Amino acid sequence: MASVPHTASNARQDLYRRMDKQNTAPLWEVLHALIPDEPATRCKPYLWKYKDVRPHITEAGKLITAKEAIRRVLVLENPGMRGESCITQSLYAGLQLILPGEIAPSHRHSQSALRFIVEGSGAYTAVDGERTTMYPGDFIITPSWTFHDHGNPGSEPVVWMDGLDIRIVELFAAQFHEVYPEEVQPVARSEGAATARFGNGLAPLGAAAPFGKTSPIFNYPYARSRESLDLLSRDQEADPCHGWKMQFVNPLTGGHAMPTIAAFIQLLPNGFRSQPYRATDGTIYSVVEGGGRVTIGSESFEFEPRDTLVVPSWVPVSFQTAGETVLFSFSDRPGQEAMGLWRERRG
Ligand code: GTQ
Repeated sequence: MASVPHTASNARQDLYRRMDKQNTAPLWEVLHALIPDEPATRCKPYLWKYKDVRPHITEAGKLITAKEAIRRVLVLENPGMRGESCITQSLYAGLQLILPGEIAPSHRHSQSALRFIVEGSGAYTAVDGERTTMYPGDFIITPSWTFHDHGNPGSEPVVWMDGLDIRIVELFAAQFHEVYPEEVQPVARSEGAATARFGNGLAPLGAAAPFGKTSPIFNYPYARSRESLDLLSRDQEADPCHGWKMQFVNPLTGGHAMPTIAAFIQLLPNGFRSQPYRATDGTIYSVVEGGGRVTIGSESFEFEPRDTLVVPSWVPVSFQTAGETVLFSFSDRPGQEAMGLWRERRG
């Protein structure tokens, strides 16, 4: 543009001003930013150390009840997108605390949620009339538009990571929210009913998918995920990028457990140095076991259990472990796959 003669430049600026008055604008001024050569995002690599954020969660627990807060959550805000309540451009994540004796009142919304239990046991989440007790490492789903509430009849504080597709639903302006008429929804089925019906390699004859496009199983317990990783690792070589990595599936379809969010669990051996890997799905990790150092693009972070980290779209990630390491992760991959957008690159 430097070679544009002064008069032509003035004429253009004049045209732009007249265009502007009619709510129009010249594409050629913004084309490259609109159609970049490679993924462009304000999402930055980051790691939240649990030991640094935990004291704020504890203090919030003294200053506001779960009932008053509706959801007492420390939002994990990406440093490149402060104030936007998101951890990647498409996903929200937070750390939710529920203290013994508390309840978080029942509501439902179009946004799908996942919970990954970080600390403590004995709290439950209720989905559509069924409660499930939560233990560290469990992956729990709240399908879109199902009433859900949380409670802690146990004796210890329970903290989990929430992951929601808030920005995806907002992009489509398809958000609905409704409060349940009572704080706690009635229990309609036995604990474990969903797993008994759909999680044992069985399904009731002629059963419709109770949650539509979302898995009919809403608790994937850590004991079972960990066993799968352990047995997989005995019989198969570690993948150079992923170690032993599995995705949580909907048993009725074999596809992702949620329509908008993919969830994964992976095991990395002690002393492993993973090959750099990138994909178009910006990914959030929660460290379950082990530790080490992660390199995300040009940044590097030490990690230990309960830490949360974020890898932006198309930024290479590599893990170096000190101890056998288990990582849970989630991303917006299902939507990208459905639209034919998802790409990955090794090395
Ligand atoms: O537990 O329903 O972190 O509605 C944000 C919004 C949790 C929940 C969040 C929510 C919830």
